[in-house]
Amino acid sequence: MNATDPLDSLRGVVGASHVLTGELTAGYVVDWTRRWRGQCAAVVRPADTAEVAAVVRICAGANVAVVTQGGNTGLVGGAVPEAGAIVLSTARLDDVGSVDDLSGQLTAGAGATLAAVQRSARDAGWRYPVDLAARDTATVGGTIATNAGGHHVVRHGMTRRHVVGVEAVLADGSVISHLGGLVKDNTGYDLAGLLCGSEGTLGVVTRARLSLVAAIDDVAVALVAFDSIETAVGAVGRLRRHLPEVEALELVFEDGLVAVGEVLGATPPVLGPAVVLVEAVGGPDPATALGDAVAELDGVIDAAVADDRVRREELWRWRDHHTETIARLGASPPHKLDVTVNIRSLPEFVHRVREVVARDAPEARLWLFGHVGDGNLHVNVTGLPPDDHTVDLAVAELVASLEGSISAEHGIGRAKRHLLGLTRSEAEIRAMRSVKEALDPQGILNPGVLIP
Ligand code: 2HG
Ligand code: ZN
Repeated sequence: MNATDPLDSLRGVVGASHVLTGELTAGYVVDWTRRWRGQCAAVVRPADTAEVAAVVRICAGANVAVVTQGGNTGLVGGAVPEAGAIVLSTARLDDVGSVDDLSGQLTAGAGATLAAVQRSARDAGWRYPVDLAARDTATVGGTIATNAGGHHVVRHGMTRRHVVGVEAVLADGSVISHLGGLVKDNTGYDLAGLLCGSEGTLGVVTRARLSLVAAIDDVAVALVAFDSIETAVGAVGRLRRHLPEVEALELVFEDGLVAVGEVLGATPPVLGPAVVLVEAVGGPDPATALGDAVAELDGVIDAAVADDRVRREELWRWRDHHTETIARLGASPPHKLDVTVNIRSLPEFVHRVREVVARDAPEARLWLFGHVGDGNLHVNVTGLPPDDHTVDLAVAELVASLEGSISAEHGIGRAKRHLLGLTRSEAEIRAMRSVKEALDPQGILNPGVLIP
C-alpha cells in the first residue's frame, strides 16, 4: 500500500484502533488449515455498512485489493489475502435482529456467527437449519459467500435457499439493500442469489435477511455400520423413502472412526467398512420409525440409536470430529478436496479414489467422510508435501471423469482455481468472468480467488 495515505484515510473512517497492522494481522493471513498463507497491508474492522462502503471507496481510489473475512473457517484459501491487500473483517457487523414471527425471518449482520443466528431462532421457537461443525466461528457473511452446505442439505438445501435478501457493498462503494423479506419478488436479476457462492469477488455482504424453519422437538439419530460402501449407499434412498423426514445422512469409514476415537479417548459405538449417520424427525415417534427402518436395511452389521440430546450429540461427535482429528495427523496440513458425484457413482468413486491415492502417493493416507445424502465426500490426504499437487489433480480428474463437481460446498478459493475448467465449460467460465468484470472492473474484490 502506497505510503500512509490510504491507511490514514481508513483510520479516519473506522478509528485507529480498528486498523490493525504488523503482528496484529497474523491471525488473518493464514487459514484454518494453515495450508494457505498470505500477507496484508492492514486489517480493517468497520462497524456498519456505511463504514464498509467508505472503506471500499478508499481502497478503490487507491487501487488496493479488499479481502473480506468472516470467521476464517474456510478450507480453500478463499479469505487469505495477497500482499498489499487489506483484510476487511466483518467481526463488528455481528448484530442479530429479532425474529419476525409471521414470516419466520430475521436479519443478521455478516459477522454474526451461525451459532448466534441459530440461538436467536431457537429462542423465538424457530430454527435456522444451516448447520456445520464450525458453527461457533463461521459467520453469516462467510456462509453466504461460500453458499455453505453442511449437515442438513439433504432436507433444507444450501445457504442460498435461506437467503431472502442481502445488503452488500459493491466494488465502487455503492450499497445495494434488499432486506424487506419479500419471498416473491421477480423484479429482475436475483442479486442475493448471485452473491451466494461468489466468494467475496462481487461485493461485500454486510447484512442478510434469512428464512427460518419450524423448530423440531423429537429427533432421533442412528449410527449404522454396513458391510460395504455399496450397502451403505443403497440404504440412502430407502431411508429417505421410509422415514417421515430425514434431516441428515452422513458417511464415515472405519479408519476415521478409529482415529477420532484416539483423539476423544473413546471407543466407537459401532465399527464397519462404511458407517452412516442418520438423523430422523417427524411422525409421532422418530426413534421407533428410525429403528424399524434400519432393521429393514440390507448389509447392516451394527447400529446405535439415540433420541435424547446428550446421546444424540455423542453420536454426532463421531462425525463432527473428523476435520479436527485429521488436522492433527502428519507433519504438514492435509490436502483437502470436497467433491460431489451422482450418488449412484459414489461406491465407484470410493474404490477408485483409494486406488488413485495408493498409486500416486503410496506413503500418504487417505481419509474419506462426508454428506452421503448429497453424494458429497470430503477427500483428505495426509502425509503429502504441501506443494505436491499430483494427488489433488488426479482426484479432481477422477471426479470430472464421473461427471461430478470439484467443489461441493467449500468453494473454489485459491486452492481449486486452476481446476475449475475440469468441471465448468469455457463458456461458463467466460460468463463468470463477464459478471466479475461488470461488477468489479478494477478487480479489487478478492483478486486471485475463484476465477481462473
Ligand atoms: C465437514 O463436512 C466440513 O465436516 C469439513 O465440510 C470437511 O474437513 C473437511 O474436509
Ligand atoms: Zn462438509
